[in-house]
Amino acid sequence: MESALTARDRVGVQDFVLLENYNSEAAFIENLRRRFRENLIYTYIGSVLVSVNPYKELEIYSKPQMDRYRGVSFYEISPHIYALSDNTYRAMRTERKDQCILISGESGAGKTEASKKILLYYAVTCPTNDRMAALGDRLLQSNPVLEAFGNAKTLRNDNSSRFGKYMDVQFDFRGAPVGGHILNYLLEKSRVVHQNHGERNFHIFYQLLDGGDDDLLNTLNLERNPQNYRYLVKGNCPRVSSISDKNNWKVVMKALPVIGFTEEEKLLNIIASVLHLGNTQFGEAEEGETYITTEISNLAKLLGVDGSALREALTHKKLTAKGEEMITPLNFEQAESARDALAKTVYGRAFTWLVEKINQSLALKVHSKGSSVIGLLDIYGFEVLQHNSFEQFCINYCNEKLQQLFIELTLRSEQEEYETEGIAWEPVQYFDNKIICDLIEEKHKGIISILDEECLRPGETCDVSFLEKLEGTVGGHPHFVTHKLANGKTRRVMSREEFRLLHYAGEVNYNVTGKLFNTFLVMCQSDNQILSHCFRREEVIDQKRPEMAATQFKNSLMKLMEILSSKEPSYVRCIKPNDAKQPGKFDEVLVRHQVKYLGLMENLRVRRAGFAYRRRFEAFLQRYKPLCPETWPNWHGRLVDGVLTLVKHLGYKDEEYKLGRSKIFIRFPKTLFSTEDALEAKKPEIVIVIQSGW
Ligand code: AOV
Ligand code: MG
Repeated sequence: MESALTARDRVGVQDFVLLENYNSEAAFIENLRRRFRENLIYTYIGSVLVSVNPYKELEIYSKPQMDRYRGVSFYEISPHIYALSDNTYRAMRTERKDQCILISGESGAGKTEASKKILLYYAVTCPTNDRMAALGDRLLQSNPVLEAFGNAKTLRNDNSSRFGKYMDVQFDFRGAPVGGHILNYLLEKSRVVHQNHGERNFHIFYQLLDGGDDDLLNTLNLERNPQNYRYLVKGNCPRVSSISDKNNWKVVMKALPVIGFTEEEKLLNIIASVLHLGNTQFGEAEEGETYITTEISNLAKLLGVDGSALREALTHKKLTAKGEEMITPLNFEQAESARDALAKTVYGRAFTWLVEKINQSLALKVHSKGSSVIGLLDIYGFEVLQHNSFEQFCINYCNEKLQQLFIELTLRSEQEEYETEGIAWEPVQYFDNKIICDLIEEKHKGIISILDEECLRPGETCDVSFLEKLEGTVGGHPHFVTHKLANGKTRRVMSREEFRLLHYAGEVNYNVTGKLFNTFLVMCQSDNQILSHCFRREEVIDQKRPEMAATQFKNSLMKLMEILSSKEPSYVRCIKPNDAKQPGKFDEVLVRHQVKYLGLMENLRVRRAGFAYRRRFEAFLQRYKPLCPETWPNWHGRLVDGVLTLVKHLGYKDEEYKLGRSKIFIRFPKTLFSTEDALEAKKPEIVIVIQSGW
């Protein structure tokens, strides 16, 4: 049998705290690389799970694998997303405390896949509640639907989430899943009308064109070739080799009835109407007025609105001044913007409606006493594009907030653990990204406040004057840069229309040009029930100052942070091994960058600052009791005395360990290594659980 040491050389350590050279970033990355080469994509830092995207299917997600992880302690078998899922579930059950699993990492790192694996684990392994037998199914089936409408092919990820998702799974007192609820965050609506080169619109459009049968396409007046639709050709990438739109269409159509969906036809009308909107063209009359040159009756029919009202709405705007309504024509450019704005709004609201619908289907039907919750957070990862707009700003701000939460909670929980166990501790220095969060969100002087003020000024553009205002307010901030240099000269590499933020994860230039539009009124009259539900008259009549998109987003993030802080968190930190989406390729520079900004080294140092390893008395005793005649086969006294007897017998020196109230803390990894080695050596004599992955 291979000795523990050689195995360790080959596959590294399964918990970074066991790294001899824990201060060395090179050793950290080497450990990741070794494990990655052996298809061991998971490694712990204490209770944090680090996951490296393998970009290939691994045989580690089967039902027998799930069974291996049920009820097993974190460190007894090789690290796995199932171990984390199972531990979270058990913590919820035994401690009766709501839990959440926070999954972070950059675009394409594997967050969404991780969240699906967790959900599948619960759907398969948890007991079922007879009355809610189909809930697991509904939870699982909601995914392909949401992904069809909310995910798209980007340069970084063929199935990139273009919305943030927080999902609560509710369990009854017996631990059966009985309900669910999804909160969605800011869909990247600009994608509906524009895609960068090599990217696509949302999957559903291609699925419909590829998978819908001839009759359906006829009814919707659509042609099969995506190249015929202006909203689908911008990225020049109608097909993606890793995706079968046809099959996915079937999956979505099958999933819709499972999640209680009956409005399929209305939803498809909306999808088709967006494509037709994209093909709506304008001409300019001599007087500068704009008219529609393409057929519009079909579009109006699909949207369920009156054709002439739609025509009017796309070519004119209504202003209310001193109680009087004035209708003024739009010029060509404005009309195009109004059309695109309408397409984005229609799609965005239909998406929100879809989430509501899924929530109705997942809602807790029978109130069950003593229920508890596991929340799963899967958002869009940090991203830097060629052209970064308001949406990237929100995405990266969201990641910034999550990093903050991670910092606060890992530090806090670590500190609390030492406190509750009565053990002294020394804090470790972190880069605290609060300074960047403040720059973005501070009241009255943060970027969002300034953006809000600018958007409220009369006129439709929100651009260069916003930048000037920003310069005036946050110009000197160490994480904010514009083309202006402190000496009054200009920075040549930056244009006058952008500002740069030095995020925790990297630098991003944001472009501030963009127009705000409102083609609202006509949609309130739609007889498509989904649309009339999405566009409510009250919104127009209500004279309240509208909440601006950025503030709305900020507020929804604050609520999210509250929700997460009220729960016991677990973390999955996802790492993307290469930019080519290829299996087996480990790009060290790329990985190092992520290790750095995810704060994994600091995380490890905090974990190691005091004691490298900790284990509950019963788990420690259970595992190592064969090594001491007094504790083998069973110890009958107090647990703490058993542990003490065991470690004395093993020759632990006083400085090597401490006994807390319920756990033993071991200072150096080598102490544990030698104990593990002793156990290994004893293996032929005793039957023990085989430790794999070391
Ligand atoms: P993301 O959620 O982190 O990016 P995904 O979870 O969509 O990234 O992963 C991207 C792709 O990597 C998937 O489509 C799979 O092909 C592959 N992949 C990820 N994890 C695994 C795994 N455990 N096993 C096999 N393949 C995997 V974004 O949503 O873009 O931020 O916004
Ligand atoms: Mg994702």
